[in-house]
Amino acid sequence: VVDPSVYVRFPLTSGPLASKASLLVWTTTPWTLVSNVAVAAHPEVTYVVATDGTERVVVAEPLVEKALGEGWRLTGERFTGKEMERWTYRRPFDLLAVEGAHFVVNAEYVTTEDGTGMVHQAPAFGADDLATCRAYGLPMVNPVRADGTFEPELPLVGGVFFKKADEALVADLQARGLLFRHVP
Ligand code: VAL
Repeated sequence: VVDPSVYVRFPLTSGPLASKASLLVWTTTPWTLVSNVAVAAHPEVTYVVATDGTERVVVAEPLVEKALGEGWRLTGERFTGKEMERWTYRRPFDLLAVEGAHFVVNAEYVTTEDGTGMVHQAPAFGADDLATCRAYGLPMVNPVRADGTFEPELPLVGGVFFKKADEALVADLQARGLLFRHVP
């Protein structure tokens, strides 16, 4: 099984781009998006706003072409990761109760090698994510039980083996207009 590659819109809800732009986040593990608590940006990287005429997305400057392809132009707005710290966004899935989370954090391990230069944080499923989220006092969310299935009461993925959940979750992101790009 090859991991899918998905680019997901995380609409901003505070800061100068609130209701005007989405963070673009890349992941190969859509099933971890249920457990998202933050998005990490590198404090010294410059992030730019790009538009195709219908929407605006935030991407690390060195990754604009790779992440977006053709048909996009820059609006001229630029922010460092440091300036974006604490901006809030609407999380991709509302399946779990999570308080005091869902904002941009800064992390030195974020690179501009691939993806969008912003890393979705699921502290239960990545050591770097765990260290970063702990530093911000973010909660650890883990809806996957020891047998690898999601807690049975969850909508959409309840009882499903974690890796099998990708398909339904990606379809749901698509249906809600949050899926930017999907390479199955
Ligand atoms: N941060 C990783 C990702 O973006 C995992 C560990 C959640 O897919």
